[in-house]
Amino acid sequence: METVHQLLQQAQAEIEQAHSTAELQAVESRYLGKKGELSLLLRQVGSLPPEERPLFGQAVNQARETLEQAIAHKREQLTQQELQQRLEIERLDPTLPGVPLRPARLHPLTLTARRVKSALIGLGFEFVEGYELEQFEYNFGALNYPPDHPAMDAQNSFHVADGWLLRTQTTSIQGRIFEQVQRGERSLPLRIGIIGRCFRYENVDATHSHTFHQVDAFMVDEGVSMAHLKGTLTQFARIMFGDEVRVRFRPDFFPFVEPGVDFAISWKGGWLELGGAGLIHPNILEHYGIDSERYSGFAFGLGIERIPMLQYGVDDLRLFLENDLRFLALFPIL
Ligand code: FA5
Repeated sequence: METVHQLLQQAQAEIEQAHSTAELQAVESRYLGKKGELSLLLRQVGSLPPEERPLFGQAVNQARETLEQAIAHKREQLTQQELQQRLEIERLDPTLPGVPLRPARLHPLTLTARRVKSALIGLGFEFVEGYELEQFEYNFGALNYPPDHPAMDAQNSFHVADGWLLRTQTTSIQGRIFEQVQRGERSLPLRIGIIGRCFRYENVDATHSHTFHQVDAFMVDEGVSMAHLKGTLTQFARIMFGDEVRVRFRPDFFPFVEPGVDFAISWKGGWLELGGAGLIHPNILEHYGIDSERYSGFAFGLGIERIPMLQYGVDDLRLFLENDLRFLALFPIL
């Protein structure tokens, strides 16, 4: 009996001194666990004289209950205490500086496309939307490409379905616009601009990608000549590259213009080719019922990627399409 009493006192003292729920847990298993002190005591019952056994058993059970209550009480206290401590440690401090937000910026191609567009709008062109998934007919047929003509091979295409491809040039808008004229939905004169993605089945290298951007502009009116084309392109180039810039034409072939030229701008002592241009082929005008004796037009088209490559000295076009933030972050936020 004496041992039960001693054990009880010792256990109560340890419960009282436990500083954490973990320590309390340890005390609990030491005394109340399967192999704990009380269980060991209970096993001694057999060695006692029979008359003492019931009393001893009672005393041990009594002690167990007392300890269970004391532990439950202490656990409640310690849990509260620990919760308070955690709340204290994890307290939100609204006066700490926040995590800086990275300012959003526009992609350099978007910035360039916007500048190109606003320059041409300033020169009187109306911008329209075209289709990235285009009919073969508009991409080539309507543009005076004879069937199976090798000129089409110069723009190897992603054919998506019979008669459908990913447009290889924004010039593909011309047929659609001329149809609108034919249907009486538009009238001459016209000054149309279009900007957007083009796709070619192409070996990708530093200056060619399967996906790139073009801008096309064309004008149809009475008496439009190469002089208007050169004047417009020169003005456009000045807005984009500065007042000193000059424009050079060299003969080139595109089925939809006659005469056809490629045009270059003066750049750092040399000439840099930007795109193609020319007077809209009379066959196209006539095809859509526009009298080519009375009306004529010019058209030009160029790649957008080329412009920021020149302006920022980037020598690999692919960088613009990879979306690597380390590259994009080099451009000004506008
Ligand atoms: C054309 O696409 C003609 N539609 C341009 C045109 C319009 C001529 C109106 C006459 C009248 P070309 O295939 O040369 O032409 O492409 C024009 C420009 O697009 C090129 O100078 C180049 O800057 C850009 N370009 C063409 N292919 C790629 C490519 N794979 N990757 C990047 N840019 C390209």
